[in-house]
Amino acid sequence: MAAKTNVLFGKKLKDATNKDLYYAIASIVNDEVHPQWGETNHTYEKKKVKQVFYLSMEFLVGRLLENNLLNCGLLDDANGALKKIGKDPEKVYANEPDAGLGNGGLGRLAACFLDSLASLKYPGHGCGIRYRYGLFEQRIIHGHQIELPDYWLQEEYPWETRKGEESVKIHFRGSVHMHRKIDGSLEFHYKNTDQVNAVPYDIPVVGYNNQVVNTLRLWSAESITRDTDYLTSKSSKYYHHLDHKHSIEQISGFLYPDDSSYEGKELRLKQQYFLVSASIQNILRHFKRQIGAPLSDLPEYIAIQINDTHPSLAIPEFMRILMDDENLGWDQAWEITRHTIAYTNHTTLSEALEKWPKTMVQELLPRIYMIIDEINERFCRGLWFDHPELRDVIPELAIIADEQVHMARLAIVGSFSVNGVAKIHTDILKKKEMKHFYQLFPDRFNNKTNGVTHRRWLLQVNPRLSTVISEVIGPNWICRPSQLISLLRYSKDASFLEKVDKVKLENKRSLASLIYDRTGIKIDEHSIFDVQIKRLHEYKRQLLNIFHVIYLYNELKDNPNLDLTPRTFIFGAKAAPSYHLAKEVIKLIHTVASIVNHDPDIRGKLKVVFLENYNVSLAEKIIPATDISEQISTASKEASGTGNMKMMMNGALTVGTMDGANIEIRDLVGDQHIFMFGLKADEVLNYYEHGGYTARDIYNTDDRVRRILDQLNEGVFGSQEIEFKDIYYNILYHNDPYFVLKDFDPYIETHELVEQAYRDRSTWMNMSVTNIAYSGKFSSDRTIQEYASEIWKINKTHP
Ligand code: 26W
Repeated sequence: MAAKTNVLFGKKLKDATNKDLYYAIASIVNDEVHPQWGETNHTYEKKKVKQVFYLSMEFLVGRLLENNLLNCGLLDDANGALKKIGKDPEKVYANEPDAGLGNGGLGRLAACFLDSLASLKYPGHGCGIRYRYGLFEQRIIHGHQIELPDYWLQEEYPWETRKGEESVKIHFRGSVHMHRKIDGSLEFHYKNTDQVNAVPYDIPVVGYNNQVVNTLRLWSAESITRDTDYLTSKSSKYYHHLDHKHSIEQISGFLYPDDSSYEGKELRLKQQYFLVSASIQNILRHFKRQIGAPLSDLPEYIAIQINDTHPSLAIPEFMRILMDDENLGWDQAWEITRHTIAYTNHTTLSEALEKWPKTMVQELLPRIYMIIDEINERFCRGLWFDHPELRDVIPELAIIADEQVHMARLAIVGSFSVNGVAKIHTDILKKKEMKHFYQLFPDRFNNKTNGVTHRRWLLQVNPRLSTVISEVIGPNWICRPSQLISLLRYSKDASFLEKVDKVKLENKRSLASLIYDRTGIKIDEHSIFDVQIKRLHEYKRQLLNIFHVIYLYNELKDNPNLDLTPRTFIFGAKAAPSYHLAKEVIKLIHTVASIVNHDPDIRGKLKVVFLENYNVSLAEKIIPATDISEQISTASKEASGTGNMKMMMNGALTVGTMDGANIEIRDLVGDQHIFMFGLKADEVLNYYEHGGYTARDIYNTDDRVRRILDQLNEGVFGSQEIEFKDIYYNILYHNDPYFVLKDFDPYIETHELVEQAYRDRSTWMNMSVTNIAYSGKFSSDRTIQEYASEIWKINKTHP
């Protein structure tokens, strides 16, 4: 380290700042990782192994230094060395900006998958966009969310390497010209296109303790014209030149912050095509150079997974290159494309389904539109002749319908695999959302229940718990998470439970001090830490949670001597900038917090904390300290959830609805080790279809509910300035679309059971350890093994 600080900064170790030390250690890691990276690539090339490319508009990687140190076996050394010179490792690692290149679940899943691919020695790589601005930074001012740009690349990012020589050209707009060749076949040429340079930046993905280093390739948009080119033209085009350059760089300018609500913005479509075209060109170049087999064999060497429909233009782009550049006929190109691409669906929310205006696709991507049109024609013709039973629903299945291009339909038709991300989610796709497609292509549909990397989300973020676990079952669970099940033998062992309990208390103490530093709020480390951290959305029902808080507050006001176990409600959530109602809920949480936290009648029994700017690094601090994991989506709406898994492996107990992966958690741990409540998915879907629920009936009959709603309408707790009429109207006049009132009573009742259970320490700790023991299934190692053997058909590499 001393040598590094000297070489890098000309400083003696004792003079190095925390930031200097961060760069010095990153450089040491790179010295270790880069040769292994070269070796891994060499092995893949030499053995011509089948590789998978994971195409995603989002990779929510967070920080990498501690993770890379851990995976290459240097973490203990680095921590030891820093402590020896009187430095706090945490403060050193905190100098890295979060790579916030994702919105939430979908983006973080992609990051976990990369870790598992490399750690299991699978040849698999990520392809994404190097956004100059990641997800906005959230500030709260007087309870309102304010968004600030996240310029995360301000200073040198030590993990990336620019690969200028591997750039590719992307074409937008222009016109398509057909030309008939002597043999009668058609040739397509493009004229007057706008050209953009896609430049790859590679980030190493370090496997755990195994010498494997895969690649996350992020594409950056650059102008093709050099800054001197415009000088040769007659008129001075200085401004025009800069303007043009700027608009091109905008393609990789920022990440769209809308999670689960689609907006038909042209720039977003440009981003999608940019990612897809660069990645597919790159993949084909790799195939021709390194594999060199006939193109018809391509599916034996390459699999491409598209993360939701966002990269679904990969299908027509692949067709375009195979036909226009490689001169294959339609049928051959289709055969190859259809057997290479696989599609994962992450949501059934209708507002999140991507549909692009036909004219927008036609103008921006004329050749791609022609190909989509042909795919659609052939598909609809096939339906008409081969499936007369589906003739009536052709408009619901057509890829181009009502002047729009329906991306999910394109993705299903053009791929060999369609998967959902939890059992119930896949069932809903098969039975409802995509039922006609399931009828047409039953073999394409399959489930891959999500997982998270337990190496980051347990081993790295909770070293104290990891040590206690390894003391009793040994360290093999780190590579074989299913072995956590051995903990069941200790789930009634008093001395083990006590150790786990002590770790939780220490983690809660650390979080309490973070909360104090950031908010000035003092919380009781012995209180129940009741946590809901996720994007703010009506379907995730943060509103139900805050209604519980208001209910308890009202109870305590009525009866200050109420025997209540102290609770700390912790929230972290970003709202999409244009999502008005979500922002109102943030404001409500802050309003309730300011009243509850300062009311002497409450005598510290309730505290409400909203931690601003929830991101990966903050999650790493909160999750190990969580007692109660709130997973309370309206049943059928949360495709899977992954925070539920992260908290479970850290010993939190779930309060949840029968939705997403909560169901699979329940199936494993059993009803006695989880708190489930509320409407089931089929009940919710039934209400949507046939009506039969009236929110006002509950308002009229349940005094607790009426009191809360009136408090929102009339100004919370009597104050006229702070009122929440929009929330009030949404519930009573839009009939509570997410069933908050309907699930209110069972939710309150469940929390009463939580409180009773918490008082009985040995029962509680037994429940906690049981959850940790069963969490092995929710490692992304299991998920990736399933993708690898059932979809991608790839093998682990043996060096
Ligand atoms: C086009 C705008 C847009 C952007 C993002 C639409 C939809 C999305 C994603 C579907 C949002 C997302 O992150 N979905 C989540 O994916 C996780 C990983 O599979 C699941 O665990 C969550 O349940 C799901 O909401």
